[in-house]
Amino acid sequence: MSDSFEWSDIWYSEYCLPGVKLSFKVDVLYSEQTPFQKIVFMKNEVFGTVLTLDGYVQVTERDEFMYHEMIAHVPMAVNPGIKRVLIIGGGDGGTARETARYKAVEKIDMVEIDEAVVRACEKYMPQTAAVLSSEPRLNLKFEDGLAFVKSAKDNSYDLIIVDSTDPCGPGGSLFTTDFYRDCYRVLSDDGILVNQQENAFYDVEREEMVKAHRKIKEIFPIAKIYGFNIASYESGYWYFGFASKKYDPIEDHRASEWEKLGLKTEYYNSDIHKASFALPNYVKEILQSD
Ligand code: AG3
Repeated sequence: MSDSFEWSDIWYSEYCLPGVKLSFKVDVLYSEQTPFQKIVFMKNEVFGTVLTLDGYVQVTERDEFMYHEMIAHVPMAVNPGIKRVLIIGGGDGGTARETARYKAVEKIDMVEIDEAVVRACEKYMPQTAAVLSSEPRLNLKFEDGLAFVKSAKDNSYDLIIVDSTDPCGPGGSLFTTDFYRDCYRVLSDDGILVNQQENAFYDVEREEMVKAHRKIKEIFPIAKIYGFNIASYESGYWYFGFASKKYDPIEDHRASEWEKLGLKTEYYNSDIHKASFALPNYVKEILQSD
């Protein structure tokens, strides 16, 4: 018997569909039921620290760069002059960390519904959360995102990033027409909305993705979808929505201007920017047929 033999294992599984699950061998570090959701931190030998909310992987130390670089740098490379950023959700801090890398950004308002997520991430996921206590341009509020945009002034942000959980959790209201309409109103004339928009492979998420796209398309003149690889999420590939009043993410992509900023990135680059908007045929078809 080898020295590494263990008589028992603890495996965390995320159910994609009844017949498929994604599993990680883990040690549980922390768990808490908040009024909004169940927070669990685990350690896995490949992915490092893993955060799940209500049983769905949100962040892992190993691959969070893929998600956070793609959610932040795509809109910033379309308009590197963005000054006023609103992040809805994003309690782990990864999205705030990436947007804070731009000197042109003057303020980042972040509205997270669950303070417990921020506090736990500060302790267990400092890689993403350290920025939340050190960034002077960041203004952190613990409020409901839908209510916040409803009462926000017209034309008060250049970029809104919706870094939400899945629509079945406390983030459900962030997938509604009502919410998207307020985002449109609150954005400047050249404003951009980027939102977490699920995967296209498994039925339930695919339906949510198509529904969200249909709603956003009715409100914003430009509404696209872009994808990226992320190893710890079900299906390994995920999508964000890009919507704008003015800018097309490809035609108005300011690649050389972005490159001059000299930001070091692990996933994002100007080729990836363009490529991420190229959709496989089965995804094009489901988006066109709606
Ligand atoms: N937000 C959740 C993305 C969707 C996860 N869903 C899933 N694994 N089924 C991630 C927050 C990162 N800042």
